[in-house]
Amino acid sequence: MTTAPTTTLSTVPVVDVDPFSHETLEDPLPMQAALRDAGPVVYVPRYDLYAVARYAEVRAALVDWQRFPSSAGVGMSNFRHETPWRPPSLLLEADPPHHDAPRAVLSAILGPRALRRLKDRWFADAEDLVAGLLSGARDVVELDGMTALAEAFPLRVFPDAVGLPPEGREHLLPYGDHAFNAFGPVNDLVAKGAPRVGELSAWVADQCRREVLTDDGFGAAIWAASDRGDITPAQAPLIVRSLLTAGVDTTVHGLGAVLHGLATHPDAWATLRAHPERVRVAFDEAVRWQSPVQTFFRTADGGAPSGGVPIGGTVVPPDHKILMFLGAANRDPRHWIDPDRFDLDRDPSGHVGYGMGLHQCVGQHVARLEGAALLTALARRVERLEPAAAPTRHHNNTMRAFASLPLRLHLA
Ligand code: HEM
Ligand code: OVM
Repeated sequence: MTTAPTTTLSTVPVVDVDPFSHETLEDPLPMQAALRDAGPVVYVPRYDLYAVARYAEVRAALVDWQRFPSSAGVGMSNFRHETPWRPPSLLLEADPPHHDAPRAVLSAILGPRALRRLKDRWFADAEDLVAGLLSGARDVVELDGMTALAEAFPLRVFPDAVGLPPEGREHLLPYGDHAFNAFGPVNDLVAKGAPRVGELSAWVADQCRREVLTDDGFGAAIWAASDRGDITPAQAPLIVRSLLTAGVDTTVHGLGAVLHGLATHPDAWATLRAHPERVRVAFDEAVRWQSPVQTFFRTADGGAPSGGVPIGGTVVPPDHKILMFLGAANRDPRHWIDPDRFDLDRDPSGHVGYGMGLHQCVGQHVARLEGAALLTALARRVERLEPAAAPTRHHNNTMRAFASLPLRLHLA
């Protein structure tokens, strides 16, 4: 095995892969296994970056925000040297102390206590969506699980919960798709989104204004926090923007993941039918198993006195990017028993599909509530769920996503 030329004090395995090629995005699992097996830290020459794919090192990097900060960006681009494609997120792309106030505000607005207000409505909305899809059918319905369920449900409940007006909501998915592509290299996926960035960003920025938002949603609650002085009025629109960027595509592909898992594991569907209270474990296990958000980067602290940041027996040079493979960590056999198995009997807690530490997904309770609502409605009405054809993948530099998920639903 050759070693990287750029480190001192250590040797690091070189793995010549492209994590962002179409071939890898179609099926990332072989590359992930190769990265895990090559060593605790590897060097990827194509992009001059360090990478971690084992559970222990991914988790260690995620929780060490001092030595692996986010403020230089959590994509491939280093904000210290390159201009970001949009003003940085006040949450995702910020370190303490700047991160603290926006995080505290969103945690309260999206926390389990605050969401209790939405629970009954979202469960009723899910029942209604499912009833509409099944109406008229006697015993079997075939549909595309992505459009009819995984996209339809979040688009039905989330924009209303934020307080968006009805017009223009079709911009949400393309904007999120581009934002997640933009964490990767400037490849064809980014080029594909580029022509619409101006239009989409302008629409999103417009929706973050106080006047546009209803007075009873997450958006209004963010503006109310600025009235109280918890954040500044200048911060409010960018925090609303975080919801519009991170809050839709993620749950769409999380729901796609759980529908795929359940359709391909009839035993798991039978378990849910018998024990509908296990819908939350099912959704969490799907987030581990598919990891809708596959990767994020960090940047080695430029000011570290050691002249670099030690991790996994090597040293990441200061100011260098390190790529964390969340999806690979979530299937690391060093940590999980039978990791490739979608298994409702395992305890998926501790997975890094929502990250870990300071930046761990602040919207995870929203995602779980959407998952619980939709799965509960389906489990009540559907006796058997099966694939009607092979699913197709949607390629994105950061997300593990489906383009289509043909399903056959046998009514109870
Ligand atoms: C952060 C995944 C749903 C808003 C994160 C991070 C991950 C993630 C991995 C950590 C980023 C890092 O460490 O750099 C997911 C997945 C979801 C989901 C898999 C669905 C299954 C949502 C939803 C919202 C949301 C529904 C909004 C309502 C955010 C925000 C952050 C974040 C604002 C930044 C938090 C911070 O930096 O403190 N998410 N997310 N996410 N997520 Fe989610
Ligand atoms: C943000 C954000 C947070 C998490 C993920 C994400 C596009 C964006 O705060 O804008 O992906």
